[in-house]
Amino acid sequence: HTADAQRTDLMTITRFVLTQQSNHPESRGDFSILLSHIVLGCKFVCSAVSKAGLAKLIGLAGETNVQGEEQKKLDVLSNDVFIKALVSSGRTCILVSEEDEEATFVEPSKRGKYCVVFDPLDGSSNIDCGVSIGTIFGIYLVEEDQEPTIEDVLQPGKHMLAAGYCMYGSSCTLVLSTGTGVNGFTLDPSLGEFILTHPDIKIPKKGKIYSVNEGNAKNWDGPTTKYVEKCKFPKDGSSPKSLRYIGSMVADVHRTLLYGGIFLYPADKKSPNGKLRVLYEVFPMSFLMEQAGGQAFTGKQRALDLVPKKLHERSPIFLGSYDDVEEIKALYASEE
Ligand code: AHM
Ligand code: MG
Repeated sequence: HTADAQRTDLMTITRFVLTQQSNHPESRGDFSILLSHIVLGCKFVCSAVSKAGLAKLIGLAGETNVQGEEQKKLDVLSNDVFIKALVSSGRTCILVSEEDEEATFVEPSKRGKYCVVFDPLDGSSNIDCGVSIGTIFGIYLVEEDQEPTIEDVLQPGKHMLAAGYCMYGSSCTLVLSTGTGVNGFTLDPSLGEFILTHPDIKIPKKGKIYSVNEGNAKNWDGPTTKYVEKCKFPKDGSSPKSLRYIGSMVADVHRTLLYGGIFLYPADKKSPNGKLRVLYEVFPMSFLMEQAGGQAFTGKQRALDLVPKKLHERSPIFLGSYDDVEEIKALYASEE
C-alpha cells in the first residue's frame, strides 16, 4: 500500500508549500509564486551544470554564440537567470547576489514584498572537475507600503522568513525551510518536478565527521586549533572523527545535515573574518541548521543574531550537530 501511495500521490514542492502555508492564507499565493520562480532558476542551473562538460567540448568552435556574444561563464549565466526569474515573479523588491557588487532594486511596477539574497552558483571552482556545486538563498519580508531600502536586507539572519539551497550533485536536491522544520526535495527529471524525498530533516545530535580546510591550520586561532586537535586525538576515550571536505559549501553542509558532524570555516590570520559571506552563505545555512535541531556559531555569537553592516560582509562560521557546536562554543568561552 505504502509503495503504491509513494508512486501515485506525488508531493511536489509547490503542493507542499501550499499545504504548509494554509495557516497563512494572506501569504499563500505570493510565497508559492516566489518559490516557483526560485525553483525555475534551480532547474535551469541544474540542466546547465549537467551539460557543462559537454558544452566545453563543443564550445570550442562556438566560443561566441549566434548573436556574436561571448559564451557566458556558468556562474554569470546562472546569476542572469535567477535575477530575471526573481524580477519577473513580481513578488520581489530587493535582490542581493554574490555576483553583483550592488543590490538590484526592482522597478516599482514589478515590485513585491520579498527580498531575496542568494549565491546563484556557489563552489564554482569545482565546476571543471564535475564536483557538486549549489545555489544558496534566503528570503526576507519588507514592511509593506514603504520604499525599500538597503536596510531591509541588512537584517539579522533570525529575521529570515525562509532559506534553502539546491545541490547539483549526483541528483538535484532542494532543501528548504520556511521556519517550521527542514524538508528536502529531489528533482525527478522525467517530471521536471521536485518531489518530497526527505521530510522533516533532523540533524543527529552529535556527529562523527568534521569538515574544514586544514590547509589553513597554520593561521588558525587557539579555539579552532584546539577543537580540530580534539577531533583527531580525543582525550575522553571516544573515537577520532572522520574528516570530509569537498570545498563546496552546499555539498559539505548537505552531508553535515544528513549525517551529522560539524562544518567549519573559521577566521585565520590572513582572513580575520573567514571567507564565507554572511547574507547568502552563512545566514541561510545557519537558519537551516537551527531548524533541523543543530546550531550555528560565529566564534562570538549565535550566527543568526549577527547584524550585517555591508552586503558582502564575511564571518567565521561553525555549524552542525548541537553537541559538536556546543564544544567549540565552550572552547571560545574559555578563551575569554
Ligand atoms: P565561492 O563563492 O568563490 O565559490 O567560494 C565559496 C566556497 C564554498 O563553497 C566553500 O565552502 C569554500 O569556498 C571553500 O573555500 P576554500 O577553498 O578556501 O576551502
Ligand atoms: Mg559563494
